[in-house]
Amino acid sequence: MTLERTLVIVKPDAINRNLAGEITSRFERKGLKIVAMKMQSLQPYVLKEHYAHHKDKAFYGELIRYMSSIPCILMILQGKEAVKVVRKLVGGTQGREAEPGTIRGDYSVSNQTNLVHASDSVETANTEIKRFFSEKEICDYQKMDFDWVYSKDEKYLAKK
Ligand code: 3AN
Repeated sequence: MTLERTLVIVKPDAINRNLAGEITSRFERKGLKIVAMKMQSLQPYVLKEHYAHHKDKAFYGELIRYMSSIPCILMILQGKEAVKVVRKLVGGTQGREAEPGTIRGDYSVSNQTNLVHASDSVETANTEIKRFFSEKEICDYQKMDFDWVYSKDEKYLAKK
């Protein structure tokens, strides 16, 4: 069975609004496995690299300021097609338009303070995980629910 890993950042607005537990709980209840987690103040130089694809946008400066205003909670989630599964749970970028039932759809009314960052592809996830975590911060452990969150076929047949 091929498992993916993806990076999630619970952003300063989520911390300030006491939504960190609710957000983490949604990922857990879905069946994703937390393999790393920490609270950290993100320095502007790291954020500038992380959001480099937005450097020409008008909101770039404010994005860096807001993301470095208070600490974030960073985690790595693991599961089958974890990148896609997590993006779906998070919802679209614009909070006011995000689908109800998603994290942003339920809790954000903003284009910017939209609570969560989640990697948008497997390739990006690999880069972002390396950006924010060292290898020794990632935990390799067996979790009791594994036999129940995936079927036998999904676990033992390649590419299922
Ligand atoms: P996503 O986080 O959904 O992958 P991106 O990568 O387009 O979206 O944007 C990164 C972050 O930049 C968003 N999470 C949001 O905080 C901010 N952002 C995106 N679009 C806007 C916008 N139009 N105005 C202000 N901030 C924005």
